[in-house]
Amino acid sequence: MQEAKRIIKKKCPYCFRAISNDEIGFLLKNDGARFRSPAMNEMMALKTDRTYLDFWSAMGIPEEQIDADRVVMDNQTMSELNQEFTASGHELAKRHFDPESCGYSFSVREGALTVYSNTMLCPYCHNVLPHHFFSYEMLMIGLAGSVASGKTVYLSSLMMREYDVMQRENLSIRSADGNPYDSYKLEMERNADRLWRDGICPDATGKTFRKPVFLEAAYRPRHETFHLLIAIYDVAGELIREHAGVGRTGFLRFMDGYICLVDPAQMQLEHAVLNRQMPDEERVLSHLRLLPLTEQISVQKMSNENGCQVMNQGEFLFDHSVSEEYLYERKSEMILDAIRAGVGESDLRNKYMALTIAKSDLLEDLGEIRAYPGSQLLFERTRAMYGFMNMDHHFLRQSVLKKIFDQKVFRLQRNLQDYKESGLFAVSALGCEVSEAETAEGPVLKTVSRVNPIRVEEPVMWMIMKYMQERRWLD
Ligand SMILES: Nc1nc2c(ncn2[C@@H]2O[C@H](COP(=O)(O)OP(=O)(O)O)[C@@H](O)[C@H]2O)c(=O)[nH]1
Ligand SMILES: [Mg+2]
Ligand SMILES: [Zn+2]
Repeated sequence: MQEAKRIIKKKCPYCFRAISNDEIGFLLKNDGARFRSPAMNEMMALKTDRTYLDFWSAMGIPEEQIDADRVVMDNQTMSELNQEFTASGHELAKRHFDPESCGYSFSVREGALTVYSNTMLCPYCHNVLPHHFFSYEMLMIGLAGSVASGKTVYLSSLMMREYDVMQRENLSIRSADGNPYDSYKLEMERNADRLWRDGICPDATGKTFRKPVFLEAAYRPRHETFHLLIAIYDVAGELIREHAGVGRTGFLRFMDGYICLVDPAQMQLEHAVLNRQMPDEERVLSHLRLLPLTEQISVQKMSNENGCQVMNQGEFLFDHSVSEEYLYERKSEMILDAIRAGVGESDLRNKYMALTIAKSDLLEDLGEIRAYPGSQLLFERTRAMYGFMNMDHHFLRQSVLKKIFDQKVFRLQRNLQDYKESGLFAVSALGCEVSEAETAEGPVLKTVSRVNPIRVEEPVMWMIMKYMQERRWLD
């Protein structure tokens, strides 16, 4: 097999350092095989991967929660190993480039046993790189929103039935995760499965940096096929605000675009909660914590049943299960301001922004939204079969959403004018409301009917389309 001689540099999707194809490492799987050579047994033994541990602990994960017992093959280990192998007349460990496969692979043989891996690692942070990392360009998307705005449910909904909502006649999407056994990837797939089968929402996630979800897109406009990797990051709003632009949230600047989720609870709807003055920031920061289930439920209660408000503002404010911190998070411009601060005013012109009303099912029967001419377009569920989305309807929706944003959320002009491109969306990951249900593992939030998303994929599709347009792939 031939080693590719060309040096390619790419940005690591975790630590964002430039890495080249001649310095990548590999993750090996210890399957318990015993070798004759002591050097081989030593190589295959699980060891604490300090580099990996340090990376995630700097990201705020407690050390005991990081599974850092791994078998890592980096350039240094490989050359040490090969020195021993040369001395003992053993066949050498090699790195291969296989253009037909997913990138680089590593192998070493002893007798009938072969150790093989195509799970590539960043040499600086030891995180697993996606398939085809050195072959395809990567679009990095930050999925941003305040606590409980629906980010985790959004991702799970996209992932249902292997990205079913994103498949088109001329576009196919699949997972590009480099490690089929990655525990976070498996957890996300389980979440998507439970959501699809039983309508059960995933548990609330903490406010730490999480691994991105990697997808591979193959687009066939005519006879050609274009490939693209997509990394979607779950960007907790509190994380950006607390550390805007520094350390853990530095990654925000590297994104190509943002999908910013606005929860209907953040909108100024007639009987809604938000006209209340925000509590002072210092006090809020010192009390900030994750929303308990009861608070999530009380937000759901504010939504409308058959067009009439279940709970009015007065009642809501006397409901002490809703904390002040939560109300603070509800301020809808907070996330956009935090992105602006983290990315830097002047760099916004290189970024896409998909400003997206999430949980649009909560608005579906609401008179004050229904009163906007063309609002039925917001709740359309038909999925495009060809191309990215129905562009005619997309353009029509822009003008309806612009009015709704200006009147019910905030003045758009000030918030969006500095981006390279922006688009307005209204989606629902579930397509219906949720209620509390009991399971063997305790209480869960479960959809009241079958999950039936409302064009949940559109913000991602739009960004893929913009990215490809910019590269003139769509001409
Ligand atoms: N009605 C409705 N509720 C949703 C939808 N998506 C999320 N939710 C609710 O919002 C809660 C918080 O969502 P989650 O994704 O955990 O928020 P995150 O903190 O931004 O990750 C969920 O438990 C659901 O109850 C939706 O599309 N429609
Ligand atoms: Mg979450
Ligand atoms: Zn890295």
